[in-house]
Amino acid sequence: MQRLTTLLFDVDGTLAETEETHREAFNRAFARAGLDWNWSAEDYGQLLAVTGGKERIRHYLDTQRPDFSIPGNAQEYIAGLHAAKTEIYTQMVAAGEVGLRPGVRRLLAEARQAGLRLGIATTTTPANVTALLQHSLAADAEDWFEVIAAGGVVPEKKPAPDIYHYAMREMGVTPQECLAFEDSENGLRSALEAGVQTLVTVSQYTQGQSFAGAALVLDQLGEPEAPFHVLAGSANGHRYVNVEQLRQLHAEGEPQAAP
Ligand code: XBP
Ligand code: MG
Repeated sequence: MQRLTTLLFDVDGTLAETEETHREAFNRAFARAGLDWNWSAEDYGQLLAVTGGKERIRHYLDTQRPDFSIPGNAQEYIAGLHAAKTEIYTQMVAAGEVGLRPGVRRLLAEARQAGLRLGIATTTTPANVTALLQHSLAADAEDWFEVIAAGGVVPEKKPAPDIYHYAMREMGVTPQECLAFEDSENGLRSALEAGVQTLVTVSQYTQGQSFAGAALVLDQLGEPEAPFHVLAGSANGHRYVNVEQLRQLHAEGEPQAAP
């Protein structure tokens, strides 16, 4: 097993609990367009099975609004709705409505201090990542990551492995020297398919999903004064995720083949 050199982070649900803000932004964009669509938390929990906001709107139309006649070109119409949603979402993030999950800021600082390389591999729209990093982490936080692989930069979104392949190619690293951080089954499958060992921190919309193949499943990254809870795997006696624990975890395992 190669030495751990690189940490690859998912964004939504992993760096921050963002999906309630995404859901609100979708609903405000629908209202702004004069549509009576309103995604409840229950609806959204189902719709999140489809990654990518545009793909999610398309799926909603195909499965729940077959009667809706899309004005003009369907792809352009959906892209217009999604652009409005992204504008609303980034404004909400800029207004400070989204905070980082426990342990994220501390672990990123520790990893940088230890000389680990950082990358992002996410399905979300690049503008959303910029807004979150700048307003919830640090004004220069985008510079902390050698690559921000986001959204439509690859043909297939998660659970396809494309975004992880892209991020590792851009960084010139092998899967064996990386560790991925994810919150969802789709994200875990994407990372495992790319051959990357993965630590899962379950989020509000991914409780109860299957995380078979994860190196470790936690409720959060934890803080010294607020330890995590281990949901699957072994934390080797650690109470919060730190660089030493990550090196031990990485040394223990080859990524399990996706089930
Ligand atoms: C989560 C997603 C995204 C967001 C919405 O991405 O699937 O689609 O739900 O963002 P990840 P967009 O967990 O990979 O960060 O509307 O910009 O897609
Ligand atoms: Mg996620």
